[in-house]
Amino acid sequence: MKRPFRSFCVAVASTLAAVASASATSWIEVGDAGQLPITAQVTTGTGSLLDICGKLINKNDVDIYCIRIENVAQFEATASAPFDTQLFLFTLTGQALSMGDQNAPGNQGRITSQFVPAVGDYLIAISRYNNDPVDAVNALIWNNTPRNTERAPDGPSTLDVLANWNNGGSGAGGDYKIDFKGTTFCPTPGSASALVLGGLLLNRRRRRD
Ligand SMILES: [Ca+2]
Ligand SMILES: [Ca+2]
Ligand SMILES: [Ca+2]
Ligand SMILES: [Ca+2]
Repeated sequence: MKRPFRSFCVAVASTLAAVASASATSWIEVGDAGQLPITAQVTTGTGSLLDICGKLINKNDVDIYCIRIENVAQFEATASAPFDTQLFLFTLTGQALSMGDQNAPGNQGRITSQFVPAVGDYLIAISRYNNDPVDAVNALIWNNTPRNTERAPDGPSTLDVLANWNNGGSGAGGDYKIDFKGTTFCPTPGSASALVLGGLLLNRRRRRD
């Protein structure tokens, strides 16, 4: 199969659209999700968000999505793709929380609840190894190793706030899927992040114009 992950998600979405009473649990990347908090793609829907499907259009593409972690204890995000992925978790303002590179089978990244402070809206980012997040002075937020352990920020950055990516990807891009546990769509009305989300939504509208 040429595009297994995306095809799977598109098939699910089509089936669900045909059954009016069914509630969708997937988000499929619309265009190309941005790579900074202000251009993150907002997942919208009702109920549980079980997976996101998208595509890294080249080795240095990064896709960021807003998700809501509703059940911290159950939370887990696991990437699957025919290439080497990295997953990162940030607050809505880009404060770095956690990353996983090789802690799931097949060179895939996984993030669990261990560095999630509370229920709320967060940003999840996927990149191809070894395209890494840097702060405003281009310092790495996470070290490159150890690769097989989920880690809180441990790099030379003292800010730990996402400002850019180091374009260190290798190989080609491709389709990916991120499977979730403990998550719902974003945003949630009345959340503390309403202002930031307003900015995200406004940005989304502008990009459509
Ligand atoms: Ca993309
Ligand atoms: Ca992107
Ligand atoms: Ca990896
Ligand atoms: Ca890295």
